[in-house]
Amino acid sequence: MGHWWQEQTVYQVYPRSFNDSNHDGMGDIPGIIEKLDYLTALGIGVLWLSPVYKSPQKDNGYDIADYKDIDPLFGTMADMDQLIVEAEKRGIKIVMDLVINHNSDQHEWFQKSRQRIDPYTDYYIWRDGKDGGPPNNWTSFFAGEAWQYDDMRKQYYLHLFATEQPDLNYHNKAVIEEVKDIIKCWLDRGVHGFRCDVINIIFKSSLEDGKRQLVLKGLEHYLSQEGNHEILQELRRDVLDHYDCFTVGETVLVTPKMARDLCDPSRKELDMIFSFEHMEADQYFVKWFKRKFQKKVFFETLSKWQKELHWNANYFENHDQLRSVSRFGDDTRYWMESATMLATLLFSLKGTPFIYQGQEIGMTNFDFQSMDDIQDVESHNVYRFLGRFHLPKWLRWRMIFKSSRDNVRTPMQWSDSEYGGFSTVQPWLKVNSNYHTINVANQFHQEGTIWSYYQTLIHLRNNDQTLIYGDFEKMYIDKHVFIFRRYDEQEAYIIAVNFSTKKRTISYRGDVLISNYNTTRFNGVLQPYEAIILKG
Ligand code: TEU
Repeated sequence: MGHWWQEQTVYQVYPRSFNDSNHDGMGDIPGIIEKLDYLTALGIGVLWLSPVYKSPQKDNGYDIADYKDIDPLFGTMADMDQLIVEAEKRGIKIVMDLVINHNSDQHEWFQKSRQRIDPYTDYYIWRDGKDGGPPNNWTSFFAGEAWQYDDMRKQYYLHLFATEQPDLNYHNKAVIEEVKDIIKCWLDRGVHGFRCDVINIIFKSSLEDGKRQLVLKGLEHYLSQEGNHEILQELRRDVLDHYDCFTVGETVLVTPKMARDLCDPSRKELDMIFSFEHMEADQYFVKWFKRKFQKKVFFETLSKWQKELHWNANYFENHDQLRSVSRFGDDTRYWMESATMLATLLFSLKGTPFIYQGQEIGMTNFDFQSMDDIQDVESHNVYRFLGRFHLPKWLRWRMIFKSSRDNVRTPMQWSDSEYGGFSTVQPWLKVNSNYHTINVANQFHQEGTIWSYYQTLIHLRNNDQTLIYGDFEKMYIDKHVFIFRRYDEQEAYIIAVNFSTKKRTISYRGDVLISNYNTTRFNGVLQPYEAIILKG
C-alpha cells in the first residue's frame, strides 16, 4: 500500500554519544555495530546517523571537511561498510545526514576557493564589504553577523551557522553536480536515504539587506525560495529516484504551505519534513526565552500539521532539542507515566515516528553545573553574544542551561557502571548523574519499563495499517487533554492523552488496545499522564 519508510520506526544515533568501543571517550561506528542487536530487539527498521564524515568537529560533524570519508574519531570507511552490511542483515536500513547548505572551512573546496583556484572560486558566497563592514546586514542562526572576512581572499564569505561553516553557492551548477555525486556515492555504498540538514534555506535569491527584525535578518531572501525547489527536483530526478531510498528534510521556520510545496508527492522533492512549530510551545519568540509549556498550543499545533500534510515526520526529540520527558512531561514524580504517555502520542500520530537515542529509556535533561560542562558551539556563541548586551552572567547561564542542545547530547546510559557503561574513560561530555537509575540494563526486556513500552508500541504500530495509514481527526482539546481519532474503512481508534498530574474525566469509554496504566476496560477517567488507545 505504501512505502517501507512509512511503516518503520526511525532511530536517530548521535554517534559521539552512543557507544564508545575503543575507550577514547567518544562514541564510534564499531560501537554502533555492537548495539545493532539492541536496536533489533526494540523493533527499529531505520537508523539515522548524525554526521560521521571527516570533520574538524566545530559543530560536532555538521561541519563536513570530506563527504566521502569517515572521521577517524568514529572509525574508518571499512567500519562504515560493515555497519551497513550488519544492519542490513538485521533488516535495518541506514540513513545518512546530508549537510549541503554549508560545509567546513577545512574542506578542500573552501581552501581552494579562498585562493581563487578554479573550479572552486565560486563554490561559496563571496562578496566585497560595504562601507567598511560586511556586504549586508544578515545575521547567523548561531548569533551575530553572518559574514566573515577572509584575509587570504580579501573578501567576506557568508555563513548562516558557525564561522567555520561557510555556505555553498547554489547559483553555481558545479556545486549541484558535486552534491549529486556525493548522494550517488552513498546510495551506491548501500544507504537508503538522507536526513537533509536545513534543506529549505540552501538557495539565496538575493543578497540584499534583510528586513529590520531582531533575529535572522535576511531570512526573506533565502527561506524556501523557488530556486531551492528546483534544486530539490533536480536531485530527485537525476539521482534519488533511481534508488530505493527516502529523504526527510530538516526544514527550519517552515509553514504548512511551504511544507506542502516541499513534500507533496506529485512535486517530487522531499518525502517528508520535520516541522518545528510544535517544539515552540514552551518558548517566546526564540528558544532562549523559555516559558511554561503551553499544552493546548502543543495539541493544536500537532493537530494542525496532521491535517495540513498528507504525511508527517513525527518527533519529540533530536540532537538539537531537549529531552521530551523533562520538557513536556514530569521527569520526577511521573517520569515513567509521562515518558510512556508521550510515546503513545508519538506513535499514534499519522506519519513516520522518529525517536532519538535514550528517549526509549526516558533519559532526562542534563544536570549542568557551569558553562564548562557545555561544549556546544551554539550555546557558547549565544552566551558570548548576549554578553554584548550586558545581560548579567547568571541570566545568560540560566538561558543556556535551560535550552542548550547539550541537554540531549550526553552519553547514552547503558548501565550503572562508571560513565554509564558508555565508555571506560571520561567521555567528551559528562554523563548525566542519574545514570545509576536511568539506564538500559535496568529496563531492557523487563516488564513495566519505558523500554518495553516502546518495544510494544513499535510492534503494535508496525503491524497495524490503521495506525500507520488511517486518517486523523481531532476530537477534543483542552489545557490538559488531547483526544483524536485514527480511522479507515476497517478500523477506528480513539487516542486520549492526559498531560496533567490530576485525573481527568472524558466522555469516551470502551475496550483498550494499549494504555500506559495497563487499563483494559476504560471507564472514562484518565489517570495522571495516562494515555490510551481505545478500540472502535
Ligand atoms: O540544525 C539547524 C537548526 O536550525 C538548528 O541549529 C537550530 O537553529 C538550533 O538548534 C536551534 O534549536 C541543523 C542541525 O540539526 C544542527 O545540529 C546543526 O548545528 C545545524 O543544522 C548546522 O548544520
